[in-house]
Amino acid sequence: MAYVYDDQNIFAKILRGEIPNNTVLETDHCLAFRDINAQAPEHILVIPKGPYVCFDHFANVASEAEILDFTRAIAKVTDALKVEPGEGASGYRLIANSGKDGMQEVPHLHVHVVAGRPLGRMLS
Ligand code: DGP
Repeated sequence: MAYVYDDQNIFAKILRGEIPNNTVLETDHCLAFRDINAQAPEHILVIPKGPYVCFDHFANVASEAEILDFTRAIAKVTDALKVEPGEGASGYRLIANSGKDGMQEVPHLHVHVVAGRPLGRMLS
């Protein structure tokens, strides 16, 4: 599978500092920021800094350091939001829309971290 990355996508512009964002967390390889169109009280996007179109692109091509950092960055966000399931906390949902049927709008890998209200069934 050949992946073609469009460096004019909106998240590439955010990473280059051309468009402002509401940053929640930054790591060596990732940025987490609030979704401009929040679907819940907490709605954070976690993106790798590298040019990856979607999850499988990242998983197939990224370095182990990037993959570890991305996974841990998501956990740091759920920790910051205090939503890990367990002792009184409410939980969250991760979503990584990919490609046409996944209705991915921005062609730079992002994981949505959504929390802060009951989220209903996964698909309707
Ligand atoms: P997806 O449909 O999974 O590709 O989600 C793309 C998300 O990106 C969508 O929830 C809205 C968000 N988004 C689009 N443009 C911007 C932007 O300029 N800033 C921020 N913070 N979020 C954006």
